[in-house]
Amino acid sequence: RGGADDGIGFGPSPSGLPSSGRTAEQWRDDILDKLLYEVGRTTQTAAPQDWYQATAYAVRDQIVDGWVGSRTRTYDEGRKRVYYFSVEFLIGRLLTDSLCNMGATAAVRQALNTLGVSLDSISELEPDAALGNGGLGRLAACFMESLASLSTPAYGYGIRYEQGLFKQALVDGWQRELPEDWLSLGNPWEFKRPDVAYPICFGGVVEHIGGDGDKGRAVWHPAERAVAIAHDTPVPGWRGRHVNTLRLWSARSLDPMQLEAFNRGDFVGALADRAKIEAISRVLYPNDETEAGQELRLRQEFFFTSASLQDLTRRHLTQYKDFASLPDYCAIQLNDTHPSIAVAELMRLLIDEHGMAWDEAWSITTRTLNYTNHTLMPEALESWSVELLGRVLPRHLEIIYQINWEHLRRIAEHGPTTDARNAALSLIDEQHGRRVRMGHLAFLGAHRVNGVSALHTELMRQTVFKELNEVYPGKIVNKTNGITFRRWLFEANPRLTALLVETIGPAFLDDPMRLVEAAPFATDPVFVERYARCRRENKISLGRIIRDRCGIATDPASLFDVQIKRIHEYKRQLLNVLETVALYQAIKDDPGQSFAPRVKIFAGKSAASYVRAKLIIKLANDVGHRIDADPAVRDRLKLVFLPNYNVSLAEDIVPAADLSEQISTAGMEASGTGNMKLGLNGAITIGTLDGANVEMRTNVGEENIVIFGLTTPEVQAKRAAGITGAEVVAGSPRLARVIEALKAGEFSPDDKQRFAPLLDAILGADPFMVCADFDSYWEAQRRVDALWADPAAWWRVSILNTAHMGWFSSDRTIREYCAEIWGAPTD
Ligand code: HBZ
Repeated sequence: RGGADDGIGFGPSPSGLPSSGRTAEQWRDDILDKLLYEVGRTTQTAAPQDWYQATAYAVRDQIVDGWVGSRTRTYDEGRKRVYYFSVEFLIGRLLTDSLCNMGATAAVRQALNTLGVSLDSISELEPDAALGNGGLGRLAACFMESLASLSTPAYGYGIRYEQGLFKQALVDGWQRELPEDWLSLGNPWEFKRPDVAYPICFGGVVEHIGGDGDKGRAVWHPAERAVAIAHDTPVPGWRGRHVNTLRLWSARSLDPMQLEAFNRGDFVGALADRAKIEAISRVLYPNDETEAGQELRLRQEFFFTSASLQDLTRRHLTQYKDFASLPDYCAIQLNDTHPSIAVAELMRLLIDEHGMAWDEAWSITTRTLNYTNHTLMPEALESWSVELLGRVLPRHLEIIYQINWEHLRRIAEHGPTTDARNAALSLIDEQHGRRVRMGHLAFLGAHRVNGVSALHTELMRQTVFKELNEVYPGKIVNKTNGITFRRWLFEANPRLTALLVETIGPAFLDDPMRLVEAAPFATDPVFVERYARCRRENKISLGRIIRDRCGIATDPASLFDVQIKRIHEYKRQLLNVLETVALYQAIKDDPGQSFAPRVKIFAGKSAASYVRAKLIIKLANDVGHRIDADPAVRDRLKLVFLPNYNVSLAEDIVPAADLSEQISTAGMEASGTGNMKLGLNGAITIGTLDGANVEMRTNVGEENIVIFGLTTPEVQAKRAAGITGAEVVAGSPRLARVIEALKAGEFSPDDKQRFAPLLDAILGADPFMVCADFDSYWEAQRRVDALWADPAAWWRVSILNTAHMGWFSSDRTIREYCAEIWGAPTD
């Protein structure tokens, strides 16, 4: 596929230069130069991988010029910097992204063509940088791109994992995890900075000299020292005007080998210590939405947080000479609680390392830090046992106790309180064996705390942060998520992008709200025909991928019904599979019924340890195989499970989707961002009133989205009433038949009991309301069928989804953060 500037009105840049300002001939020279002097190959000996490397180096050179310029401007003009702390950045590939943003796709494609090389095929050789699990990590990557596009000075800070998220293989329908060695062939985008290195300490004891409080001094005598080494990747924004930095840290032991131990002859012991430290940046924790809880995870969190704080405070001191102005020139965003130890670490740096008094340090800390919450699910709320935290970070535990003491004292001063209220407000959870609540710590240390959709933010105020919100009213604000349209429309869907440019002009490329100008064309037969043709071609491309990876042929005339996201019970892939079984049975019962011909497309990874999610993957695969083997339904219904879902695969699926499944239990999906990607590309959403779906309904209009199911208050009421799934099934003949078939082992003749754990869960308390929402979901799917049967109506709704998705650009989100949280400049 081609990029958005492939001859489609990229137009002159403000400087008057054509697109990237470089001709195909210049690119050709650059690439040949890199091939020889960086890669060490000639045109005769170069393999496709070498061409990829040479092209990446040539593109990087162009980015670097803008990078230096952006840094200089930030410094010279004293612009405020934003620091985005995130333990995950789910980046994907960078070559096509950089080319698109630099406006160089067409010229580079042409340059490579003259060398007999295809840009598309070498782009495919780039491994995904999969340094994240799902939505949270991908949001960080979209935000980095938008920050650069808005010319906001920003650094992303995270960990340079040697192993990203595991590769998912499907073996007989079961998920298998394989290591992801994304760095094995080198990474042409990064600059290693061995000179940018900071000590990171762990363990040991704290000595107090000269009394407690501001009078005395705390000296931490750590037991272990690691070194954090910076690796920088430039992040160019749209049209290459501004370039920011993603700085990822890797862990090295202080001495290549502890000499002392070596001299004692304990060679193996010395190497073991070194391995323990270097393990910190070895691998990404592959859990989403569950608390990791292990010591290594705490070490990872502290490692990158401390390195980043040391780095930015040094930068600030060098430029501004004192700390009092830190909040004026730095805004730090904590992406979830993973970096929330920053609250204690910034206090420690200011007090212990720079001799500041407590109150001033607290004032600076709470005016610099901000915190984004991404989940309210109890099992995902981070907490560390006091024992572990005290062992790994003894000084930080002391500071946390002090913060808690001041916090509870302040509350006591403000009037009467109860033990129950104090327990809810305390940083220490005494119910589960004394644990530090990291969400509470982040809340107290932050200037602003934000949710990621309107509904989620309201639920934060009502549930997890209810008491804190009463004490600090106004601290919680909403910032509904967004996505970068550069990656998710211009790059992923060049066909549709070109059609839109031709129809409404290129202005929407810079101002996404102008997509609304496509709305009047939703009933224009010529436009509709061309829009439908784009979709069809995208579906043919995806069909090839499905055939290659699943061995299943698909018809682009079928409705492509897509659910792509991490596999989780609350996301309810199971509901979708159960509906598929019901549909299968209905078609078999009465072949005369007119259901839309469908291909149900699933993709997503399960946490390696999440047994029920893995069983859902197996069920989807078993149902898919059974249906595929049945000639009676073969052309009417298919279920495919594409293995190894990642950013690149999403870029292939999203432009080919007709229907977008956003069917989480109401109140459980904080926002969702796949919903936005699919909607932008014209998929119609079938969804619950959850997360950002609610705001999508407002933006696209009720008549252009298919909503079903219990609302959040209804879910709460049902839960309180304690109705079991079995009771619901008793009142739903259709669901009862599905359950019967599963119980009878119709989809698992080799192991009839295989899916019993899934059935037990939904027939019991049914915490995710799968049974409770089944009939409503079935009925909503039949509304989808009816819409599909009327192509003019279908395409009108589809086009209106694209037209009304402008508000979900992450540029809008970032503008809101800049104006209302960070006080940082745009443009
Ligand atoms: O963050 C997701 C939410 O589930 C989703 O609704 C939202 O749109 C998105 C962006 O705000 N949360 C995650 O993706 N969470 C994680 O991936 C995660 C990773 C490590 C953890 C916990 C959660 O320890």
